[in-house]
Amino acid sequence: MVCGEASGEIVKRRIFIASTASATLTGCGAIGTALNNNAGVRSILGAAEPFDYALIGGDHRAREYPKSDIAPVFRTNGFPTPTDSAYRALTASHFAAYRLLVDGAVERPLALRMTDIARFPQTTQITRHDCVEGWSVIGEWSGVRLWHVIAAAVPQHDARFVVFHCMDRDDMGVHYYESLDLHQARYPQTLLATHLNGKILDPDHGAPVRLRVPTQLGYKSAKWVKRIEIIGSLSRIAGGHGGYWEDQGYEWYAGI
Ligand SMILES: Nc1nc2c(c(=O)[nH]1)N[C@H]1C(S)=C(S)[C@@H](COP(=O)(O)O)O[C@H]1N2
Ligand SMILES: [Mo]
Repeated sequence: MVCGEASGEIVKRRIFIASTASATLTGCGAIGTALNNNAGVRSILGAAEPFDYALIGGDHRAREYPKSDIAPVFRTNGFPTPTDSAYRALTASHFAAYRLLVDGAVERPLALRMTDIARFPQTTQITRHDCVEGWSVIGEWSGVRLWHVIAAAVPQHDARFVVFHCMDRDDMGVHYYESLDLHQARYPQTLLATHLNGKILDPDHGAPVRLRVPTQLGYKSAKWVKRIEIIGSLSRIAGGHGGYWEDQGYEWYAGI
């Protein structure tokens, strides 16, 4: 599971760095507490904060890797794969009945079949996935650049954010969701992925369509996406902070 209890927004975003340096520490709570108790670490993290935000306007690219670096097993994380009847019906039909909705502040709302998505120019990239919990895994992702799909829907003038509504939900019935701004949505490495390691995306990794944002922490890469909503402000979506974990205190901008 994702850790929700780590304290301090900066620390939460930094946990994976700390834990790669210290392989014996596992679990967000332990690392978060260790960091929070260290005033020196806190001030360094605090001082580093503005540099990350400078990346928002930059041309930030995640590193790409050779095929030999692909991990044999791509670890899964987050909420369990949906088991409700709607999702089961989708998998049973090999997602023939799936429609990816793209709507909101757009001139041309879309309802894309998998075959429609496959008709967009396809991209493949080998990138590293960094979970906030402190583990990383390299995989080969293929799909369509998010921007191609958004451009096809023609965002309106007041459009600023892209919200990804997912099919899974927590114990309280709250759906997972995530968001990017239009600038991040334009990054060439921001993908709507339909394939992992050369195979059709399996349910546990977010089938049939998931977001891949290799420039940010794993929680931004929403699995089981059913609807992409273009919007002017995040304030009226769920808790108003732009994502399921953001509504619990995680950073909205999770740049690596
Ligand atoms: N819909 C949805 N997307 C999600 C999550 C989730 O719980 N639900 N977890 C996130 C987190 S924290 C991580 S690390 C990755 C895990 O992706 P993987 O299972 O393919 O490794 O998915 C992200 N996207
Ligand atoms: Mo994660």
